[in-house]
Amino acid sequence: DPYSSDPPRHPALRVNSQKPFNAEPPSLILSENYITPTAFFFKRNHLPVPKVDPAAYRLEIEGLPNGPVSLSLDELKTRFPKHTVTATLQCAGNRRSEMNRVKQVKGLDWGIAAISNATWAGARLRDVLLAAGYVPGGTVRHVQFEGLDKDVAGTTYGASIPLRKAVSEEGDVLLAYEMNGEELPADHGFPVRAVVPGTVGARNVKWLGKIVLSEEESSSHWQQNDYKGFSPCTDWDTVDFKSAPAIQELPVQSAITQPEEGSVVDRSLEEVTVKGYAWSGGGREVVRVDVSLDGGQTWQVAQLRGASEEGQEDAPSPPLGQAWAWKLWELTVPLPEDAQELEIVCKAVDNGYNMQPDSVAPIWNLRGVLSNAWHRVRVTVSE
Ligand code: MTE
Ligand code: MO
Repeated sequence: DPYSSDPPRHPALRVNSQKPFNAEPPSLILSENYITPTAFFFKRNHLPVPKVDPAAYRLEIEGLPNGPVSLSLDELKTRFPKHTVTATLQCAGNRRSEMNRVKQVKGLDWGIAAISNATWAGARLRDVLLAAGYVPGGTVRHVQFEGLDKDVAGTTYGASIPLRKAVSEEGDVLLAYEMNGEELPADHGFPVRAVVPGTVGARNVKWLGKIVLSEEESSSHWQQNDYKGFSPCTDWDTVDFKSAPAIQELPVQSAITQPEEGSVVDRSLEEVTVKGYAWSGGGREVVRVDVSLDGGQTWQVAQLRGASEEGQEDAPSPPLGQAWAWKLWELTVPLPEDAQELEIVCKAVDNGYNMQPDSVAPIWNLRGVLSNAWHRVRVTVSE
């Protein structure tokens, strides 16, 4: 069993698939912790977790003008300044289950918690590439990442990001060896993973073994024939994966973590507190979350809680275009007097005034990715 050496996991995770291991935390955990505790951070593996000996580990870098470069873990840690970034990671398939309810899609049936927030530390990819001899101005367009995890045929996980993101001073792309102040855990890519803030989870390659600078995107299945968006009219007979770009930045997103779908709200409390998360890709900052208790007819503005409100007092508000971390939000509202049921809805707005679509059907796609419609939760009010 290639999965026999997978690490132990927290029993409270909601497991989507055991082999490979895919799991999300109970969604309440997300809004209770600005930084998601590592044990509860969602886990998305396509393959068995590789066992990597840190002493023997090498990071190979290819496609450089002066030939390949190979770095040990120690060199990565000592030759480059350690840079720390708090960034939210979201799987392209987060909230896929809502698409499945409209019409069946292919993929893991994620709820709303295939998203988590962590503080990552490592070398900046930019620093490493420049030290390795990369010079701007050539024909390189993409930076490919190869994982050390392999399928039975020996194919490794791979993905790529645009060169521009990889070498940008403001891009904050990390070769991370720490997560939440500790060594990167096995499930999250020990000993080194790419952290590409603002970019879909799939490009944040774990157990990073090789970096290739190239004119081409990664040729991997996950770059070419997966993680792309399509029209609702596209089905598996007509889909042409070449016709759509690989997902990189993700669209604006938010969801309600509390109260939970189907729960009962106590009328005698006379008010209800609604909580959730909101985030947008590409470093765009969430500037507002609107909440409705009546299915979207009337709205109120929730209170946003960024890093500084969440106990990280020294965290300045992020520079424009570098809002990598989510905002938690909450709103306490009086219960409407005669309501027996509430349809609670949330929608977020980012600093580009991008907003979430109001329903799922118009954004339905066969792979169930980019599911970011207004999130709706139905609850009953007890007498
Ligand atoms: N990297 C490797 N090597 N293998 C993988 O299966 N999964 C990707 C990405 N990096 C994956 C990978 C996907 S699809 C996601 S959403 C994120 O890792 C999940 O990261 P996490 O498990 O740390 O939450
Ligand atoms: Mo993912």
